[in-house]
Amino acid sequence: ANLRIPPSSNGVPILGRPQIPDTNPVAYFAEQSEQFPEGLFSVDLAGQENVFVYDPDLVTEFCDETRFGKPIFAPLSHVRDYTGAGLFTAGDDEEVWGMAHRILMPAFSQRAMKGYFGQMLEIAQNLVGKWERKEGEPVKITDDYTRLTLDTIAQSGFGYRFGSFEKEELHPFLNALLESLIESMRRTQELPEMTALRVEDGKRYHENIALMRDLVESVIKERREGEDGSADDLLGLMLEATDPETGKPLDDENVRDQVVTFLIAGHETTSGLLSFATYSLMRNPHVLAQAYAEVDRLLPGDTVPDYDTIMKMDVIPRVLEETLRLWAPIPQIIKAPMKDTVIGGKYELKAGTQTALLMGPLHTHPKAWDRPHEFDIDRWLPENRAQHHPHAYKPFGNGRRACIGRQFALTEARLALALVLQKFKFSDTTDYQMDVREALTRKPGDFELVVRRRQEHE
Ligand code: MNH
Repeated sequence: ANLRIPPSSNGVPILGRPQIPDTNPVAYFAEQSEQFPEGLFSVDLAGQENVFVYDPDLVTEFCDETRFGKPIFAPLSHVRDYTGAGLFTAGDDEEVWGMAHRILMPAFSQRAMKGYFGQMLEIAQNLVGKWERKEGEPVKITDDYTRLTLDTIAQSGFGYRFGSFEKEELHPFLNALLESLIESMRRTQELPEMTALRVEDGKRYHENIALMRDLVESVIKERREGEDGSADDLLGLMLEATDPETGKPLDDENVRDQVVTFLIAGHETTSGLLSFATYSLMRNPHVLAQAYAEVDRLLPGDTVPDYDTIMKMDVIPRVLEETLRLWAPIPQIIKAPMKDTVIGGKYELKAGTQTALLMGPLHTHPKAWDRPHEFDIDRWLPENRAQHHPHAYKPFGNGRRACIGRQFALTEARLALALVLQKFKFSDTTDYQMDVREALTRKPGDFELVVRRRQEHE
């Protein structure tokens, strides 16, 4: 029989001394959550208490920004080695977070999305062009969505062309990023003395960081020296706008850190979303049929989508929302209490306790979701949406530290999925079994499908 694990002195149940795997640690903690119907548990990691929480009512408390903030612990403190005080890795009370947030907000309004649409379309058409040339062949779905999202953020945010669809290999920036993320995660799992002993890895890490920063510095230089030095994209705003509150502009180092941040945060997650959405459609043929019907109604024949068509969609947005529920690309976000506190009326948490909100267990919690593991896009019909628990769905995080790029991601993902479904059918000739790979975000590993052009009335 299963021995009940006793609670720690603060009342939080403890997981004991876990053997945390090297790969997919968040998936491991999500699995362990099944042992704790209390909705939270704690783990001692190298002498540090780490809490994991997923009960929707407890999560509701963590979403109260008067009590909880976003701390910058490992791995984010390591990611800062390349993203510095960019929006994603700045502390709540660093002045530059507020400055950059205020300066950049206008670039993420719904109106601004209309401005990016032409560039989003051009890159999505590059993806379609590549797949048309691959007729009947297997394509690496996740890699091509990564090309799409990286080129889209670089082009619409910074006027920079990666040209990823013109090359067989992924851009070196992506490999440098992947290796850096792996190294950051590894540093999270070991003592600094161990990191110091891995001299070669450390050298490689610094080379990778230099590669990313050099690329970004050349993008900034190009803009400063170029014709349209005053474009109203992200880079234009960062180079020219001053913060309405402090009256100050961002300094050069912070602009560089923001560009690195956006190149990373602006592509990793959206490519994961598109990959998981494609996977989910393959697994749910009745939903796929609804998606095809919507595309054929709104985009008959070779109609080129415009911004208004994308905004009229109903099925595809619900596919994306349900995908974000079951396969949130960011599998956890971290919060910490600002003062000693009590949650759920009985669990004591010390100020600063690192607490992970686990998206998987939260998004499938039986208190909030019927048939939690079923992919059901009708959950997102307006009448059903109104019944949802208010804090059981956090794919974009919470409060003022929530995702600034949400509308950007959803506009880009709607458009890409619509174009892909307008042109292609897929077959899963290898019977793909989901193989999640976690770095800072998660994506399906080695996901291949055979693509074919759709014929009329098919
Ligand atoms: Mn995004 C923060 C998820 C697309 C830029 N993003 C977050 C957070 C989540 C998140 C969760 C909060 C993290 C935390 O609390 O530590 N983001 C997503 C998902 C997608 C996504 C699931 C796509 C799907 N994000 C994008 C895109 C951009 C972007 C696209 C840029 C164009 N995100 C950010 C930035 C932050 C962020 C910048 C940090 C915001 C802040 O703290 O001020």
